[in-house]
Amino acid sequence: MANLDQSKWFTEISDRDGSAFSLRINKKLDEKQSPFQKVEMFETRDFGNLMIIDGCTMVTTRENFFYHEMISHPALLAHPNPKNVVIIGGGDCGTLREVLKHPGVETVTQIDIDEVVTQMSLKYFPELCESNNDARATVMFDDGIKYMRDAAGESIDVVIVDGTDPVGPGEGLFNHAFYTSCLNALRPGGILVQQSESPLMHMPLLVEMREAMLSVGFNDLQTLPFPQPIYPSGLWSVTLARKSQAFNGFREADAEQVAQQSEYYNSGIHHGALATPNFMKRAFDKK
Ligand code: SPD
Repeated sequence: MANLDQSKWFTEISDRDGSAFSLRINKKLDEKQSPFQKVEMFETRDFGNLMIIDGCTMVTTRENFFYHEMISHPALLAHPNPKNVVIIGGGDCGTLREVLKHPGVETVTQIDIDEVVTQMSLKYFPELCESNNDARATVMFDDGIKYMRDAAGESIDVVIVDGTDPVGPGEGLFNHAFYTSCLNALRPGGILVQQSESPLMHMPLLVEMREAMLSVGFNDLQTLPFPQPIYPSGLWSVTLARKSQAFNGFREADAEQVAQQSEYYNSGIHHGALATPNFMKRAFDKK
């Protein structure tokens, strides 16, 4: 068996999953230790630039569209008329760019705790930051947990939680207290959507998240799986939680408009993602 030459390959070893994933690299571009985490940038041979946070793959030029489109469009299109959107995390600004593709959105406020992530993204993923100066966007660097705790009641239509894994700065985004803050800040019919890890590798966490969302008072849930080639197992998910009412389809005509500017998302993909695979259905039904 060939060993990977560590000067030519970046490898994320996911010990918790018993797996590892490697990308062939040309060179290291940058590295910064922020007060919160270590952010590294590589130029890969085949995937464009690669951002790593605390040893975990976050974004590549070539395939970030799966994640950024799926964390944004299904939630925004399941809401009848989202005007005010908040992104917690999202420092690379890829989610912000997707949200701003929705003409009905009037304000998007992004709160990431770590300015270094955005500085790196501006330099190495300028295409993800191309909408940062949109008049509807506010980019802040602060504690997103506190921001949601202090947010005015019933003032937001969609909260998007685009965080890291539930360790380090991302940990506090996966608990009852945070979900309660989100519930209070959402208007009736509002939607919380959060990256919910790999359904194949991290089902106990996913089940726990769903239970926590329901137990704080969200009315209805959807967990949408999608491919994410660079994350453990290659299968990832987002979970949507709706306040006060059940999900009731999505705006299909508007989904087709968004699809004119997307790489992965369209109304067929949205329908497909709503068809929960059996292994997930069984795990969700067990509780
Ligand atoms: N295992 C990595 C999970 C990271 C999820 N967030 C990625 C940030 C992209 N905006």
